[in-house]
Amino acid sequence: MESKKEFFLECYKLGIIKFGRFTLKSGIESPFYVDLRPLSSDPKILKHLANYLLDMLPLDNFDLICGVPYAAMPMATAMSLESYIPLIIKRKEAKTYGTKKVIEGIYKKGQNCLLVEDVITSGASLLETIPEIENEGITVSDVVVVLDRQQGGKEILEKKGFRVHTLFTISEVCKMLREEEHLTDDEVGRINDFLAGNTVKFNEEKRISYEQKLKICDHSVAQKILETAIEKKSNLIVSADVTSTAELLALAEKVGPHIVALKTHIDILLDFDADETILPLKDLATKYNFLLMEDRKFADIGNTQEMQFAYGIFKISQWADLVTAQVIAGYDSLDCFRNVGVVAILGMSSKGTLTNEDYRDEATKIALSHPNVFGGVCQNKIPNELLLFTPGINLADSADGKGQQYNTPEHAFSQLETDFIIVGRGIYKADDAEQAALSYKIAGWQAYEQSL
Ligand code: S5P
Repeated sequence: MESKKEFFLECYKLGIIKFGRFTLKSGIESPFYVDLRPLSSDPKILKHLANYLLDMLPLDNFDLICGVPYAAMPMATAMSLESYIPLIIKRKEAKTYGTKKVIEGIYKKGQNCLLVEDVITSGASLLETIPEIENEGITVSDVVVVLDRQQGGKEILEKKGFRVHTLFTISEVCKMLREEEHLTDDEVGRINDFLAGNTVKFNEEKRISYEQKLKICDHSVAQKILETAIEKKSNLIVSADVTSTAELLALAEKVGPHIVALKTHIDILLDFDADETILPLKDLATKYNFLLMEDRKFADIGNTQEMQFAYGIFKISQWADLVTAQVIAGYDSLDCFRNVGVVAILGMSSKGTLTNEDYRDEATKIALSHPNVFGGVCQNKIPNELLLFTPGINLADSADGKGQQYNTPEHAFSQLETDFIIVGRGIYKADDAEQAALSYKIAGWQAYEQSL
């Protein structure tokens, strides 16, 4: 291959950079304009470009390759052909068709994907694309970029932990063009002045703390669970999906000191008895200062839910501090949950769930407006006014073979800004449930603190 400079000059001939005065999408006037799409129309250049990009990378790290739509898609395709790393396609328009797949192609959860971008400026479009890919269970650790406009994007991504490999920087390009007398000293000076004044600073919005949430979430149960979290330095909820009272109480005794709430599916107990099950459970909740969360996922009309909540053998209204409820039956169906806090099911963790973006948006509107609701269960970010509860957390597994999909506490806090992690089998199936609860508590708290 020719030298990098010779290669760049070949590219330059295709008209990929123009100098003058250009008004950018943001309204800012820029002394140069970059458009790398012409490179894809010259097969020889595209092939060389692919090899230059591949040469910079630790190729063994990648199972997949994906171009940010549209400009980088042919580049990613060419890199795939040259390296035999399989290509996947990211849809740009997925947002408007909620149920359509975001990623097309053949991939498996847990694979690592190299992301290809033509030009990086502020990094905003990459920061939008990466979570969409990671939502499919694919990891992104490295991004390769043809041209860095040196306006802060690379640094922002690196601060977030991504490796960013760039083939050319705009300063390097100007230097080569100056050497070849395509640019004058004056022009180079103007470009440098522009770059000095137009760098996006690393000013990321941080998640808000439990203390700040106390000020905006006024439901009494929200206040109680936030205060408990601060006091116990824990955001862990253990899902006690066991089938006997003895197991339930033994688990509560072991994990009690480390949790903010114990989540029950009370109807899976084989030997439920109000006196034998609930009274000692309430004593443990008082002794270790945790709340009782009944994961009933009510999903009926108001009148039926009212009875399911207060009557039958479980009499949930008499002992639960908080309950989960679907919002599928509409706003009024939630009126019956008067003396508890409701955590609305906004999105589910299981494969193939019907809780797509449109559903989540509508469900979130109900959750935000209903006074009995203080939180949501979801695998996506939700508004700050609601507390977010995230199940599907496991440090070891990525699936359970029955449709459950798992993430780590780190993912839940950094990507979803969750407030509480819910762990079931990761703890009650562990050899030492107490030790496991402690490990999840520490991992959850560290992930929370790191996201602040
Ligand atoms: O979307 C959801 C909502 C809930 S509440 N996905 C879930 O897994 N859950 C519950 O969280 C589920 O009913 C179970 O009690 C717990 C997850 O258990 P694990 O053993 O998979 O950690």
